[in-house]
Amino acid sequence: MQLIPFPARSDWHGLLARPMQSLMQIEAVVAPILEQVRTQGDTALIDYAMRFDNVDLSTAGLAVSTDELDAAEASLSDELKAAIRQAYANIRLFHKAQQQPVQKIETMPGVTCWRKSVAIDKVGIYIPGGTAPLFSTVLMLGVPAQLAGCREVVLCSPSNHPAIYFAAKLVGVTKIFRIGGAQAIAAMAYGTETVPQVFKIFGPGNQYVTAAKMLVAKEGIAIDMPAGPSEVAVYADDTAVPAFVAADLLSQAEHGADSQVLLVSTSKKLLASVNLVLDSQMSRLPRRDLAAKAIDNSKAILVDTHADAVDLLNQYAAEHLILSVANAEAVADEITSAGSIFLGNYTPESAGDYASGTNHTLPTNGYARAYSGVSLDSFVKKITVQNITKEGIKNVGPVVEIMAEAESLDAHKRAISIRLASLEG
Ligand code: HSO
Ligand code: ZN
Repeated sequence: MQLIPFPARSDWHGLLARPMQSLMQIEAVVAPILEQVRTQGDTALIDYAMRFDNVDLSTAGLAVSTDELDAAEASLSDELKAAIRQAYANIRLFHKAQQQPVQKIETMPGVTCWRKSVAIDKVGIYIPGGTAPLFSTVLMLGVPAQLAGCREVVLCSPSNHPAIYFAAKLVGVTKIFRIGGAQAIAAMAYGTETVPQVFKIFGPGNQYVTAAKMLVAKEGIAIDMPAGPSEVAVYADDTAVPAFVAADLLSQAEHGADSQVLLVSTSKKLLASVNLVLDSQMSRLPRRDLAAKAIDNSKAILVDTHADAVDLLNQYAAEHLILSVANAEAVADEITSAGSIFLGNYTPESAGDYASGTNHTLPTNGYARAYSGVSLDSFVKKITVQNITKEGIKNVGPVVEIMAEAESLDAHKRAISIRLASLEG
């Protein structure tokens, strides 16, 4: 980690900038793939699987069968299944509490307004292949979809890891397809002979998948959020345990060479101690090469005061923020931008990544300044409803008439006046 002592505020912006991700070149590669899937459907999907992944889907089929799901379940250890079931229960409990009862509000006598949640009818979940089979992400996206009551939940993944299939079954995914990459996003966005078209697409992926999501978003398909490499910021003081802090930094760093890791402290001693244990912990990790690259690009920032630390962290707007400091909960009250906050020495990010209950699909790349992580709300639309009685139109009508006239919209005014007139005499 690079140690940056007491950076001037004027340097923060440059210091906290994420590496620029130019999607332009990638979009040029992805756009023809989208077009091919849009026009050729399943044939294109089978061709790409052969060309990019050397997988013959013409015999295996695009869809994963219920027999395969059952076999996957049988192949998993009871220990792992029990862990996944516990995580599922915790995530479900936390997200269930996000359901809100409909509240009818009478704004004036006879004028009643309310808002109801309606599930997005068809949603798609993408789970990448690659070195880590992210079945935890199946829970994070599938649980709120299940609670929302989405009728069709489509899952695409190039990975056939049995835990992905087991988690998919738990959350009630309706169809699973062995499709990866940009072509999977295209299949869900446009629909093919076999893959149903969905209205919103969720899930992580490489730059091609991200570019594909951005492109279909321009065409009116909703996406969960713009995604960048995963990141964690740790704010630690002398009450922090250096070995715990190092372990947390590494848990993020092992996601990939482009992971973002930031350590902030007012204590030079703490920074030095973390640095000391970091290397030895890293050398014992199976994924140490990936982690080392991420750690090489990451920064340990020494600041003067607690107020500086808080300002810097709010400016950075981390996806995950770990507060390993005294009075962590009070410090959390000072944080205005972060995806998810972890308090004290015994709340590692890993807990939230898998099983505590919160969602791990969170805004990266500074989007936490204005975006929230995935929640039950991500899977519903909120529709407002209103009902005005004869008494109500007499109350609110004159207000509308005056405003409509002032906006020079006479037809609006008349839609009121005609009713008011009918009620007179
Ligand atoms: N830290 C990742 C989520 C994850 N970690 C999945 C392990 N598995 C992004 O929040
Ligand atoms: Zn993680």
